[in-house]
Amino acid sequence: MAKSQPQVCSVTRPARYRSSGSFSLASRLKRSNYWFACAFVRPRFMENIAPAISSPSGMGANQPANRAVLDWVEEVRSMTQPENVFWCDGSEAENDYLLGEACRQGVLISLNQEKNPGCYLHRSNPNDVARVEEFTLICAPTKEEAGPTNNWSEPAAMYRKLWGMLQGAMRGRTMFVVPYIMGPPDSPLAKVGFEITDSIYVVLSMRIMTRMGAQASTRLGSKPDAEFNRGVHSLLDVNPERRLICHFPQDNAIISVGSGYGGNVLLSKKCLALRIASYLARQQGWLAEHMLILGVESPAGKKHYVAAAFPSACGKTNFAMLIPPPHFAGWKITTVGDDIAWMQVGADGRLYAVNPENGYFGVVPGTSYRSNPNAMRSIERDTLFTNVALTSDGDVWWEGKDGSPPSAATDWRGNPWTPASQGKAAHPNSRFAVPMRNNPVLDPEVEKGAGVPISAIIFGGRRSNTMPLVFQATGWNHGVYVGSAMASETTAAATGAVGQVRRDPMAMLPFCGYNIGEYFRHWLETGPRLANPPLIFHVNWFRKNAQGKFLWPGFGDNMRVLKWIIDRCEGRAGAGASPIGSVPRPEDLDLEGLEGFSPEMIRALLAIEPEEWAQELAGQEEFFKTLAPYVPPELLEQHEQLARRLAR
Ligand code: GTP
Ligand code: SPV
Ligand code: MN
Repeated sequence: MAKSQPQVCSVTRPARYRSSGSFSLASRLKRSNYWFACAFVRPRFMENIAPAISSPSGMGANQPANRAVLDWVEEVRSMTQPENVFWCDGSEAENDYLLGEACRQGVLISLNQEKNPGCYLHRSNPNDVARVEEFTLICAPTKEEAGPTNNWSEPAAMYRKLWGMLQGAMRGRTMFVVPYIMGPPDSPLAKVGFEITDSIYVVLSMRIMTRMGAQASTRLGSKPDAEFNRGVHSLLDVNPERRLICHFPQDNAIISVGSGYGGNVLLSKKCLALRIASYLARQQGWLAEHMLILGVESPAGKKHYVAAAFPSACGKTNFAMLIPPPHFAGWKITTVGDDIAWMQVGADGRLYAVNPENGYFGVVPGTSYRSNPNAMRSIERDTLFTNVALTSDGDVWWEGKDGSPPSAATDWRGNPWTPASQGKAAHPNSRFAVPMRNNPVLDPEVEKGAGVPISAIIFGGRRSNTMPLVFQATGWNHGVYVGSAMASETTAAATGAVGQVRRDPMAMLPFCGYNIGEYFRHWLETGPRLANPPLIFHVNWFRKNAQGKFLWPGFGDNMRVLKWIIDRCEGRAGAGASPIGSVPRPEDLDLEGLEGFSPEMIRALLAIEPEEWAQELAGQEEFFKTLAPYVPPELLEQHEQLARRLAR
């Protein structure tokens, strides 16, 4: 690991973490007035950390029947020494109660309930605003099993360290036990998890993002050997020096400490549904991928599903709920998932996908009725916002929202903000968490356990040059190679530099829970099992001109690219052959109704520039070298063939 070793946690916490005195005025106000009270009475900072709640009788008492769960919770309880344990049942009454408590404690601000019914704002600690890849570890028995792309620790040593950090870590707090199901309950891939957490924000978010509550305990049943994921999360003191996100794939266990944010702590999401699930998928012969799933229906009623892997903050949520431009009247896009796909080979030799999640944890900045109306409609209610700006009338604001900025607001840190301020009002990685049922274009098959059949797989990255708007791989192995070598400019979704091109195979670099070479091998082996494999494509919405402006309008207009992809699946659309694969000629794309768009622009978008591809080849080669000796020879062979085609 790059940084100094985290120290063992001290059990005494600064007094301010335990006191609730500063919230006393707010607590005297009725819930409907919280947004008002919060805006004026609350301290500027919001602590993630809040003292124990004492729930009314009957609340928080949903102990499951499973002895293994009870024993494990007791083990964690005696280690972390919380003031009390709250067993979640996922009910409406429980949610109402916890929302009230979270507001009273200052963990949430209730927004203007007339404008934003059921909506709340949370501000994370400013040191804790994104995933921390450098402190995310795969604790497999050997370093080789974690592979060259993952941070690794020997499991026993890491357990010892984490247990040390967790010793007494929940003193004075409530320990919540959150049962949840990932996947449609009747999917053979569905998984039960339990997350233990001392963050009420995590509980409220998990209720949105997963199928949370008693149904999970019921599904698990009372058999002592029934399989479930064990997740332990503690905020500790939200100190970046003591932040670790650790996965134990062989134990189906996750321990996350020191963070209160997003993918670090909603253990169902990146930790279980990608890192642990990808490991299980390799063993069990299915795929767990960082992919959206969308349905596209033609005016004639013919429907296809596609899955697309773009790295974090590279357009999955937007693509998954796009509204086609007026010229495509009668075409309908529906969302199955916006971030994660679990896929298996069906009896008919097609690939079938389910969305394991129950909600969307989406990037807020840039979201508007112009760019993504379906997301805007989704977040009109029942939404938990994190790190956006707050207006004086209890509304939310962010860069790129419709309308002009408010003349004065409170920024994501809780400081006064005006349009003249230096910093941004909303953090670039500010997020909404919203139940998927709010999506006006939710696909009717979203609960179908068997999943939806995938016609096309799309890989894509954020590349200002080199990569054309779209191209098609020549076959499965070439497609796997395209995915394995893909790259993207880094974004604010993870800590670290933004805008740097890095290789991110299948958008899984931060999420593959085992050796990436094995993962490539698994993809290669899946191809021959598919009598009817999806076609594989690569897209780039982010190519720029010499002035640094995006060449492609993106968003709804991505329908034009999707239409070409669907037509290719149906054997209709034309394409030109190129060294990198099949690239549409300008006349193969339906660009009618695109305003302010010139023939030079589409030529620039589709161009394959020899100097850029020479660099690209070198970049891929350098990356594959860092993965040696694990890259399957089939992929190296694909690379060589590409080099030969480009040299001709
Ligand atoms: P994660 O939730 O981090 O996995 O992100 P995501 O892949 O779902 O990305 P999302 O759709 O939230 O988009 C991220 C950012 O890219 C937002 O600021 C969007 O406004 C912007 N974006 C999305 N699609 C397009 C597009 O087609 N063109 C351009 N220029 N920007 C886009
Ligand atoms: C991503 O970073 O890919 C996300 C957001 O989807 S988080 O849940 O924070 O990982
Ligand atoms: Mn994501």
